[in-house]
Amino acid sequence: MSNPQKLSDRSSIQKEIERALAAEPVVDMHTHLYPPAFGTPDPNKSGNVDPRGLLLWGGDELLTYHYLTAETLRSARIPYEQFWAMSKTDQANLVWKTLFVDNTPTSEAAQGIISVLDVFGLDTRAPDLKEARAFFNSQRLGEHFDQVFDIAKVSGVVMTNDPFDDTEDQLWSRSITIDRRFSSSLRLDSLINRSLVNAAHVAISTVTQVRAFLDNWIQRRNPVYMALSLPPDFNFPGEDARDHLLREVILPTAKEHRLALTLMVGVRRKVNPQLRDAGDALGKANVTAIERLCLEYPDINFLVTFLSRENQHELCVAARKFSNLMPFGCWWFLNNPSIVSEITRERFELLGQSFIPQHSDARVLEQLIYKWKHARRQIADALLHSYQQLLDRGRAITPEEISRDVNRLFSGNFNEWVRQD
Ligand code: RAT
Ligand code: ZN
Repeated sequence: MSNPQKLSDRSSIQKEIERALAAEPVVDMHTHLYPPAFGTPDPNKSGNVDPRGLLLWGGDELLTYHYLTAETLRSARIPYEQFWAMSKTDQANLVWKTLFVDNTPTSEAAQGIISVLDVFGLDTRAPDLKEARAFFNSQRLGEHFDQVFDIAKVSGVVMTNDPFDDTEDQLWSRSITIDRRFSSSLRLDSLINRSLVNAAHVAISTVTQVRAFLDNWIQRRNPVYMALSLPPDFNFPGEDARDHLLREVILPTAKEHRLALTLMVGVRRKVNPQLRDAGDALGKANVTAIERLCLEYPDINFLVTFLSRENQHELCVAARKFSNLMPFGCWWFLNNPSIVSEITRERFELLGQSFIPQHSDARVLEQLIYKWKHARRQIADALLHSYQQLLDRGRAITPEEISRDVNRLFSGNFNEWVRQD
């Protein structure tokens, strides 16, 4: 590159970052979204998965997101069972009234709703959901779907696929064409959970049977990685059914199929079961377990995220020691601007650009809009901070370098990690 243009002041760096970020599509490496071919559920059915479909979208789904039901039940203080007995429409009405009318929507999840309404030109101070419902009801799913991906500038999403879920399997078999933007991932929580609850399951289904089942699933569904969420007390090596499954089934399968393994560590499930999907919490976990996995399995690429803020610095240090360890995302309770800002800066300082700054974890289509809008803001600010420091120390950044860095963060690192030819 001869005589590259150097950016020698803050405002031109900032402009260039905004340009690069606006131009760069992101690959969203962990979501709970499904393609339109998987159908949409019955809008009147609340609670468990509806066999008619899995793709959630629109105002009522957005408002009944589990991040928001937890907040609503703190303020509204109605009995849990009363809330769950309500229709989805009534639940959404209560969430709106509680968090957006009777209170000021300062939480990140509530501000997400504001960002979505605002993008579509809807009244963010409306007294009820009439206008928002009319808007979403008037949308044709196919066009709306593309519009959401365009606004969010998302070029690809990875689904979370449970190989033991019959509904999902049926929808998959019925779906002729899966939208090309969707990739699958093989989520193994239910394999582990079945085995922990019923240790006999591991014995009855021999290792060979389970491996054959997974091999078959992988051949049919072509996942980009295998994945598992883990509690704070996860240890490796361990002496339980989980350790057995990891060593005998999951790690050898990842190795054989040259699949990356995604580990999401630190979730305490069902701390308050009455809150249903919103009832999980977190705990500080043990990063040395991940170090040992990376050491023992150098041929496997690990994508790792921790749920506790207290684990973030240790995770960065572990990643400095193991080139087969890729930290990713600011997961769930960490996905708040103040914490995303802190973690992203820390990662730039310890890892350069060798990490994946965020995933959306979207469950409802339009969440892609706000989750990526908010993430892009924090990533832009953290980049500006880093480049300004570089400038102060005597090196100006160029537009080409900014584009290169943003490309790596938004898709390059992930693509490189999951492509193991
Ligand atoms: O963030 C969430 O939506 C959580 O409920 C979980 O789904 C978590 O992301 C997970 O994948 O286990
Ligand atoms: Zn998730």
